[in-house]
Amino acid sequence: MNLRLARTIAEARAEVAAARTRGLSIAVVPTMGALHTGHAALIERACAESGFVVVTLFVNPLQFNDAGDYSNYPHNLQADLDLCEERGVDVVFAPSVDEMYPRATRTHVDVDTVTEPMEGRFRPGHFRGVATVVAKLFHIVQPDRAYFGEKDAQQLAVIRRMVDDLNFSIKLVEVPTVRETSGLAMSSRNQRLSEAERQWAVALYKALEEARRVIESGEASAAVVKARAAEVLAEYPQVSAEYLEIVDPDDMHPIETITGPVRIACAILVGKTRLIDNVRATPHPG
Ligand code: PAJ
Repeated sequence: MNLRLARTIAEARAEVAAARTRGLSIAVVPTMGALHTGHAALIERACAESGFVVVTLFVNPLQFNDAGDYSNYPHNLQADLDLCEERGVDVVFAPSVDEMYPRATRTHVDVDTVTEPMEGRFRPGHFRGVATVVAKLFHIVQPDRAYFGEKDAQQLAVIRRMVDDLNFSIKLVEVPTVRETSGLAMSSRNQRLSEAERQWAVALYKALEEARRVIESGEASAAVVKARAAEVLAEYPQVSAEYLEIVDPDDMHPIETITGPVRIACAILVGKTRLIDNVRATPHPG
């Protein structure tokens, strides 16, 4: 069947209910639109694994701590619909802000601890907005599976914790980060980079790769690893780092001594554009 566009919660629910009566398993891929190859990887995986796929397109005002970032967020509904149709998506749910928030919400989902470092420190309120909208989308679609990118590892850790703590009966599927050949992770915000900025932005991946290399060659001190990564970033004076942390892959808290698998996460500013990325690293035994 062809792609259908649901603008209201009632339409989305009716689509899912009809799919359920046909015995199909339901997948959701939550997005903010401006879809790129990274989103496409989530969508393709969902289509391969589920009978009925709903992609949500909603730029959620609750999760933007910067009004300029919200008003400048790229939109391209027709291109997004085309990408979804080509991949075999069943329904795109693209509600208006009024549909999702007909009045100021008095109920929020606050996940503590996991939300505190990194993005939580630099974007106050961001994860509260993310967890709240994702909980709403989960209640609207009631999927069996939900697809998220490793690109936003802390977001995924927050949602994983919410799903566990609040007993959502949903399997979360983590999809590896899709990158350009330069290593730059695909992101809707890359559209805002000038040609020169795009070249400088590779500093982010280069620093993460250096940190991974140092960890895998046996360095256990997070301070030493971070200093090496900082040297790479310093080669790109046009870029400023907000944080570069080596964290526990589950609770996302910075660690000092690396004894097992970790995640290295970094946020930079290139001009006015803020970019985040992360990689895993595992020290080799012995
Ligand atoms: P958005 O930034 O549009 O991302 C939607 C999903 O695509 C997220 O799970 C994100 O991790 C994933 N993604 C983005 N770039 C990727 C890449 N290069 N490779 C693999 N996956 C990638 O994240 C959000 O929207 C919002 O916070 C949302 C969860 C929809 C709640 O509003």
